[in-house]
Amino acid sequence: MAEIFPEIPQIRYEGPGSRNPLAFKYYDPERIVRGKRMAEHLPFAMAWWHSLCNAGRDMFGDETADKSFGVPQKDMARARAKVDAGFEFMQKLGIRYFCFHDVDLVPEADDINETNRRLDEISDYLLAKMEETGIRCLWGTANMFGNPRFVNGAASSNSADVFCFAAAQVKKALDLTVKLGGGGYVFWGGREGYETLLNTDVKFEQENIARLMRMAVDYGRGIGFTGDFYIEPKPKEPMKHQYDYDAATAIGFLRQHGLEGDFKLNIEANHATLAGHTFQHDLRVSAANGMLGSIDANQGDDLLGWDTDEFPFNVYEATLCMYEVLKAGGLSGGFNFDAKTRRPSYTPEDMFYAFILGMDTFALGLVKAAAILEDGRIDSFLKERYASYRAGIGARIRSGEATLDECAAYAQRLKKPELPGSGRQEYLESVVNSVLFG
Ligand code: XLS
Ligand code: CA
Ligand code: CA
Repeated sequence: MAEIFPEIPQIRYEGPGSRNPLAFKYYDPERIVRGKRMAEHLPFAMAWWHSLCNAGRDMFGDETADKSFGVPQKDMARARAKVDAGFEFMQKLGIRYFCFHDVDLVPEADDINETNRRLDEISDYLLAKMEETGIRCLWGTANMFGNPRFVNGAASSNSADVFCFAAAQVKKALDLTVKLGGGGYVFWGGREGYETLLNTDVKFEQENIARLMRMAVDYGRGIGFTGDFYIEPKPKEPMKHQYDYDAATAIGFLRQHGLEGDFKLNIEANHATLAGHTFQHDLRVSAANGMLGSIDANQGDDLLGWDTDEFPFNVYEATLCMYEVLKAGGLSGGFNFDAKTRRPSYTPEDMFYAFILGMDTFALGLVKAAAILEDGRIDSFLKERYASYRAGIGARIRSGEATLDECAAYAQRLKKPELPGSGRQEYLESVVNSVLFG
């Protein structure tokens, strides 16, 4: 088969001194970091939608990139060309996973039966490519936000017919995920939210979202899906308010509806920042609750209040992300580049440069996070900060033995506590800088 990117060679590691734009400077898959190969620490995935479908259209202008891959019409021949392009792309970058929405794979037909037939056809083609290359599916999902029927949401729609269409898409996307051996299944609540409370029954809508998730778990487990279901929190966009606002909200929702045993979270950097948090914050909250599953690796723009899905270049942020991941003992999922090149970067080379940037950024983040752990100053400071809970009244509070009376009596004997000790934020930030920059 003729190559789709003939001018692009296999991308290899050449080291930090390299000036070759088509080489990795930091991502060295074989390098051992904390006892594990870099490639194992960083299971990178290509997002089908941004990489193979998105051609740069925005609210003000048309497509700038050519994502036709030699097939002008948007038909099944194009769908197969996307598979060919995607696999060549992943192989050239050494990416071992991909993520997909149902309708990224094929053009959606007017009749869901025909869409499903097309999905069967393309997934046979995909499966053959996967067997040939060893590339695997990280997670699958259903697009329940693009089609006009989802204008009022999917599971949270006011229409029971629309709820059933959402259910049908989830069922088919789960079938595909299992067929392709996917490790996870994502629910991103694209339009599961509201524009105005004047027309919205929030309680009922949230219950219906949980009902669809429960149906999906029951069905998925029944067809042999043993992986994790994920909620991907996002506070807004496209809806004014989305129910899965952030990690803490999604965790509370899962627990409220008894779904926490089957679900974890897929944390996207740009969604955490839209929620007014740092990326690290949502990772920490997920990990603290045993629910850190997978990551959508991208970044937003501090100056823009919307979801820009940029390829990550911020090493500081990637370091703090990898610090959380290492402390959590790794991910059960992976690092999906839910990211797109900027509209003016419209050539195939730009796509390769973008992935090289993202992969190098996380490789550097991994190395620097490991160095922070080995340095030890931050962790030992953190441990010492809570030392008062290791003995005496602190130990009794911690074990749950202390009563309110006992704590109050202790305070009365003390008369006045000392200040609790400096937070030393500036010192700790300088430790991070010294590890990052030597
Ligand atoms: C959009 C979301 C979406 C999910 C999958 O903002 O990030 O791409 O990852 O539906
Ligand atoms: Ca996003
Ligand atoms: Ca995402």
